[in-house]
Amino acid sequence: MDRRTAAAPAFVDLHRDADSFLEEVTAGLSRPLKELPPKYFYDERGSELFEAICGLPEYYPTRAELEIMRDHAGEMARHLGPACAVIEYGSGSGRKTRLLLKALSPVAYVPIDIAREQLQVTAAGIAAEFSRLAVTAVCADYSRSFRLPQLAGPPARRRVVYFPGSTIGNLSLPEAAGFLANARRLVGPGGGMLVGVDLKKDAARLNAAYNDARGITAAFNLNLLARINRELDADFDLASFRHHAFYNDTLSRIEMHLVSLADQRVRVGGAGFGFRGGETIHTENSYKYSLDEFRVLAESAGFEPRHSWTDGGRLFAVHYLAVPE
Ligand code: AVI
Repeated sequence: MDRRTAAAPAFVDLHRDADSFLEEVTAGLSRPLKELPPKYFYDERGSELFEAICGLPEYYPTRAELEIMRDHAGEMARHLGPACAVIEYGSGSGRKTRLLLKALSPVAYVPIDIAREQLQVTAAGIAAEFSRLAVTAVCADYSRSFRLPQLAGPPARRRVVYFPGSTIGNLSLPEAAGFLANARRLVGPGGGMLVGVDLKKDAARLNAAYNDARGITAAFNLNLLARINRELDADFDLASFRHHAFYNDTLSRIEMHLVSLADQRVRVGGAGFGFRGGETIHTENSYKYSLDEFRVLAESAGFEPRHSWTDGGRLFAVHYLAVPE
């Protein structure tokens, strides 16, 4: 740890809270095949449950990606070079980020997240630990296109987006391509991206990772209904829905659903929605990519894939993508 006094992180708020939660839930439950957006999993309880998922014996991605960062962060730093600005999409518990920042010694760190409190805590923690680093926390929805504010600290030679955790797998293919193209525009010519992506593997291992024996993933999935009850004046009976997750081999994705256990009617913010017994709400997709499939996707968004690292079990990959000068 650097012993100089840390500067407080700069904070820039670009996010406008909208009534979009109710609108998106109403729209999703009105479709012939009901669905809810997975970004709403992460209220306080949902974030706690997700942290618990990351430590589960069945949920290999977090451990595999940490192994990659422990073993290869030095090599990643050599690819990226000195005086980078690291722009992180999301602000999780930060263990992988710390490994990258230690190896890279960037001039600036810019965590971007829609969850204000979590973002402020993460940014303050990093600023305290890396006191030479200029930290600018930006509250924004990184799934949309936005412009970076003026950053604190000395000018950077290269902007690099860091997007760990295979969160890109929660987007459809066209969404992921659009998302990568936005990231490419944000970092500009000469910039880069380090992105964590879950690899294809046998279905048994994938199914176990999303159907853990302790039922934490089930609780995470059902918490979405609890959140809707609390925040949108709804009356979902949680005991009348069950978690269902399976690997869809044709589409190379885990699908998570909530299955209605009976014919029932649910009220959400003044509107009513009917469910038949066995009908599902599709809550999440988690796409799995081979190394080559992901490289092709990155190329379609204007990146040059430069290097990929995997863990010893070849469960997970971190790709370094560059934008031509
Ligand atoms: C955040 N995301 C990458 C996780 C995943 O594996 O798709 C979310 C998750 N859903 C169930 N378990 C974990």
